[in-house]
Amino acid sequence: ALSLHPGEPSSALNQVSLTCPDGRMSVPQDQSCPSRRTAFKVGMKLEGIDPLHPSMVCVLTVAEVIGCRLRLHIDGYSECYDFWVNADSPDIRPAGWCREHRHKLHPPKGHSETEFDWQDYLQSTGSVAAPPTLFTCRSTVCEFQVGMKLEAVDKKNPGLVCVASVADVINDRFLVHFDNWDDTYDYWCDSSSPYIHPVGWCEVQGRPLTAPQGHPSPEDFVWDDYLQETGSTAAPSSAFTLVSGGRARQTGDQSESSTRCLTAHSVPLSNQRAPHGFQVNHRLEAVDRRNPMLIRVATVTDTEDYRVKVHYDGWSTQLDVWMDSDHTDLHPMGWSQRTGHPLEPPPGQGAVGQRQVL
Ligand code: MLY
Repeated sequence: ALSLHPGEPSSALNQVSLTCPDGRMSVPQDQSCPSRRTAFKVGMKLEGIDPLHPSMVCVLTVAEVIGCRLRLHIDGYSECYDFWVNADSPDIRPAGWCREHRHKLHPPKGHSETEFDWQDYLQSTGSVAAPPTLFTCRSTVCEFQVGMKLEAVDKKNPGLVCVASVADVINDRFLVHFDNWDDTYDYWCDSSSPYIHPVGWCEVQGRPLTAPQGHPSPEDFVWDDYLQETGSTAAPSSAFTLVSGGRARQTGDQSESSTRCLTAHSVPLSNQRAPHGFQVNHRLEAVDRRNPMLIRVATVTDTEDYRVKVHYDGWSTQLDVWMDSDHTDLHPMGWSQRTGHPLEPPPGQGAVGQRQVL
């Protein structure tokens, strides 16, 4: 299976591709089967977001390629910070991207931020830059601008909806930062994220809003005052991709998924996405949270509006993990075979064949 070239016509591949959507209403682009094998090679250099510090774009080297997944090394830092991404990840950009887009680049340890030069660096390290054609293009439309305020769920403390700011914008995605907190809570999302809401959303929903850290009277946080004090503006409601209320979810009707629905107060009812379509007992392939080099046979054992509970087949349910339904570490059945990635069978079983997965 590993030698199969994705896109090559063969009956085995045709069978697999039929199973890719796996009964789901739609497989987000970032989870679907890529149409070609990645041309990233070990040693190529690039720029990309540090997953532990999502506000930093760093100098990276491809350290390992398995199928369509890359292990990336942050130049100048310990291998323990290496991380895995899909080759079509929006988190990676070609060398020179930051300079071209006037974005700050975090240079390799020991290099000065102001003096870092890609040409010199490639020459002195005897390495090559990953060709720009290997990177996926993203839409550049984003109404969110740096500094705009919003209300956002703290994904590390999902019970909290907090005062937040747009800290960075890259193409159609932006960085959510929690006011007066460090960047370890930051996350990148697009306008359709279920975790972001316009200013005033908590009030309309009758939910508590977590004020910025250190706010003098967090219980009496008032947006108008805060916007004035900080000289900032609220992200406009129109920037959020909206569907109307809970109707779309209940009926499964996706026809309104791109419409923007505002109440009389111009505060959206909700900005939920179209339903994800995962159901309990759906089989899938999921990156192992504890050893992200591995992709395992997995089963959906519970669902919420925007998350699924993933069980690694044959492993203790204590290792089950809740993941966003659009997480790029979730793949349809057949994805590994199609992209030339090994698939870990449930312990105690041999190599995974289609029959066993079914
Ligand atoms: N108990 C946690 C809560 C942190 C919440 C941070 N959010 C709002 C960004 C702590 O104090 O670390």
